[in-house]
Amino acid sequence: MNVTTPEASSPGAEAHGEGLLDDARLSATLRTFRDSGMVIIRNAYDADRIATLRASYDDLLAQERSAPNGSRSVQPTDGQNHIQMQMPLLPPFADVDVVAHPVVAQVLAAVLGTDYRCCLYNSNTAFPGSTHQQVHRDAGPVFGSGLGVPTPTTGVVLNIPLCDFTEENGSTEVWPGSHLIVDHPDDAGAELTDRARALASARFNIPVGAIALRDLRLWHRGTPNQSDGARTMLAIVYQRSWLGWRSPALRVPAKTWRAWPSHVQTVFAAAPVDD
Ligand SMILES: O=C(O)CCC(=O)C(=O)O
Repeated sequence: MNVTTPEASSPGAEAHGEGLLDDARLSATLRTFRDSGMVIIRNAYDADRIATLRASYDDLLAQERSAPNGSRSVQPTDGQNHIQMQMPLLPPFADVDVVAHPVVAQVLAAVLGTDYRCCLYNSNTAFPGSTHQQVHRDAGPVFGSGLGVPTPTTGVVLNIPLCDFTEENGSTEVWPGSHLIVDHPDDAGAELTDRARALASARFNIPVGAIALRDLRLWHRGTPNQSDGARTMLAIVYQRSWLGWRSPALRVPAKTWRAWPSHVQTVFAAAPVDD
């Protein structure tokens, strides 16, 4: 089966500007998310907005990489020439339309319950020459394999691409439906990269302005960037409030906290506020 377009796994939704999804679109979006484990929302941002984020991201990454004692926020992943960077809750990364986009908030409330919390603010950059990552899940089933059946979604990552995502520059590869796989005891110890060879995958090749929401259990990996530019996305993780985990790096500067409206403060209620 050849499933290489995002539409194949995520025929999904369209968001325009600040408008909310109407009932029919919200329901189609949620169905796609439940069925495939992810959904693409197009036109969530305009190109100028993404260009601003990209310029700030590139500056920050350059600063971090040239820090005299090395950067604590930038780490290599298992792919070569591929890194993750923990993001600071500062403008423009902490702007309300980034951390609490109204359409994303609409979908998250329906998937995770209205009291969901942000627990991690990360990003991924595949530099030219990057290689495949191992196929992985960002989180396993909440009850391990003991329960034997999948649970509803408990965690979601929002990916905001800061450039067009293409076959050439290493768009993320996903295994639609794999969020519902509960490992059989016979598979304990089997690598997902080996298991995934037998299953159909899709790449999310999406233009600037589109975003992806993905169940943390969905099998996925970064792929080789054969272009001459860095392929970058923000990755903001939200979870059900009762899970209680948060990245120690997620801290809110007081200035950011004061600038946020109360509904955004609620989303970040699990993170300490720094003076
Ligand atoms: O960069 C990508 O396309 C995927 C990154 C990723 O899945 C990870 O590092 O956990």
